[in-house]
Amino acid sequence: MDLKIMSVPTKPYDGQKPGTSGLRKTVKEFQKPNYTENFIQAILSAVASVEKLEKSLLVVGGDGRFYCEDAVQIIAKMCAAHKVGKLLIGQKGIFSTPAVSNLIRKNNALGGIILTASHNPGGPNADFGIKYNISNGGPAPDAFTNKIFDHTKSIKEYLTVPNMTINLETLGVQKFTVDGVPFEVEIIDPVSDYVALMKDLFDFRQIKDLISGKGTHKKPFVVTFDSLHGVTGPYVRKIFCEELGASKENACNADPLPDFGGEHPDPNLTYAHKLVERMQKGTFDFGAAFDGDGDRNMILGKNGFFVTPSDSLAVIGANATCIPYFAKNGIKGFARSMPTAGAIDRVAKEMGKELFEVPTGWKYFGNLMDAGRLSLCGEESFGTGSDHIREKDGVWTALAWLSILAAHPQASVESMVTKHWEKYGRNFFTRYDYENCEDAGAKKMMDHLTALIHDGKIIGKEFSEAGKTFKLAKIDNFSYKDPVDNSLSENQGIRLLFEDGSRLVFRLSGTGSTGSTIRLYGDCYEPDQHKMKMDAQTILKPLISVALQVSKLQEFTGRNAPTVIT
Ligand code: VG1
Ligand code: CO
Repeated sequence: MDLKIMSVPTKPYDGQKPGTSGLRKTVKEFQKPNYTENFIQAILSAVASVEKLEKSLLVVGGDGRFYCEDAVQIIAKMCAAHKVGKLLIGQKGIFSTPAVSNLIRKNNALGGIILTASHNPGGPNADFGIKYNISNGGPAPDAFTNKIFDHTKSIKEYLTVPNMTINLETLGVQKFTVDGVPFEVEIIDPVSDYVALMKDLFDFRQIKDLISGKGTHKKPFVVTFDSLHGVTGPYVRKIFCEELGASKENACNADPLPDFGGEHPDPNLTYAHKLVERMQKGTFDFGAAFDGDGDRNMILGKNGFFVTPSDSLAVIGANATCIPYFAKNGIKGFARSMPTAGAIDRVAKEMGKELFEVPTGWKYFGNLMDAGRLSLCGEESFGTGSDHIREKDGVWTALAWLSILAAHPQASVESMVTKHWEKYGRNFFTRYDYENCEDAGAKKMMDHLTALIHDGKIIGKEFSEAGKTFKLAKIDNFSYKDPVDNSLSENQGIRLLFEDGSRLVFRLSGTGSTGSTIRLYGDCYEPDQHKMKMDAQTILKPLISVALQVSKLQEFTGRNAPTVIT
């Protein structure tokens, strides 16, 4: 049957501006008439304005949350109408975000459309998201997402093929003819290409020996995982259980659910507390949790020892040669997002490598990787990854840790981290999130801080809290000039830098779906070995008090406590 293309008249929706990582809104919003279609049309128009969309290959899939399959069908119909040649789609519409990034690169695809709101809750009353990744496998850069946004503001029609439906269950190729032009869809196993990639990067034999306790390890190293009912379940079962010999019952919450069981699929001490409690029992040597779409991770050691993402990055960096991929290719450079604590900076310095500080969001790492200047990077928000793909990668991070532990017989997660502190000193870090504040109050607070920058009188001022005095050396709004293409990204977070090296950062989240989320980051560096094992919250309390005093956060927002502390 020759299917027909149809043009459907539509009107712009306000607020379809992609944020830190794509467009994230409530499911209800995406279900409004033409809302999803408008945004997909804007993506396709933006792609067509710079590249040849006709006959191209695109990868499509998401984290399996509620509305994913509906969105895949809409995308398939619209891609067919735009004469895209072929779509690679995960079975049931499922792919982890790192898997999509890999498939785009492996198949030289033009790009991919990822359906996820990442760590945000899912279900009919929760969140959904759509993001476009470019041909290097990474999230589209600002210049491109601005193009998408422009199209959403002037849209008048979208193209679709109303009578086409894809079978998302059956693996294999489905062929269609649309206005005389062939269109193909291939449904693939979401896991297998990713597993092949991991086998290329890591020595699975060595990790298997660690887990089973062979050779120098003497006793089994007991590992457990929590997929928080997100997309990583099948990846965890295949890699850690089937390939590496971890026991099946230690792969927890490994069945992806459209509503993540009603919880936040967010791997941190608050939302992954069940893993923390399991680890605290002392029977496991290693634990890792992953977010809804599989790009974030949290690493825990025996008795629940918590590795901050900033330390995790630094420890992996300092031990990079334990990972075959880095041993073979060398380390080109390191990077972190601006609010991430500077533990990796000390590793870079010692190794004589370049260190880049970029704005929040993985899209800023891509150019540096493509230019061959960056191998390993991370964010404080539980994201770590390397240039094997162009997304952060949760399962990869767990494998990186296990490789390092396998190369250090008898070591524990805790001993690796404490040894690291002994050598480099410790960067204490905390982040306070004030979720879903009223937009007006959050804006007023940021305006107030901006006024302090312009006024400048605050520089040199001393703030005393709990017996500690902090003298302000600098206040600014972080801007970043990409060293590869010279593009400028401004207003990326207000920084207060103190004379003793302590730092405070304020920014508004770009991934929330409603209201404004204020993120307050605090960090300091401590070389004193006696303080290495102190509690981060205790160490940082005076600094956070200064933050609240300077920003007048409570006055502007009415909040007297954060929603989440990480
Ligand atoms: C947050 C994090 C940021 C991360 C982004 C996407 O953004 O702070 O570091 O890159 O989420 O992660 P924001 O703008 O809300 O602070 V994910 O796992 O949602 O793709
Ligand atoms: Co994510």
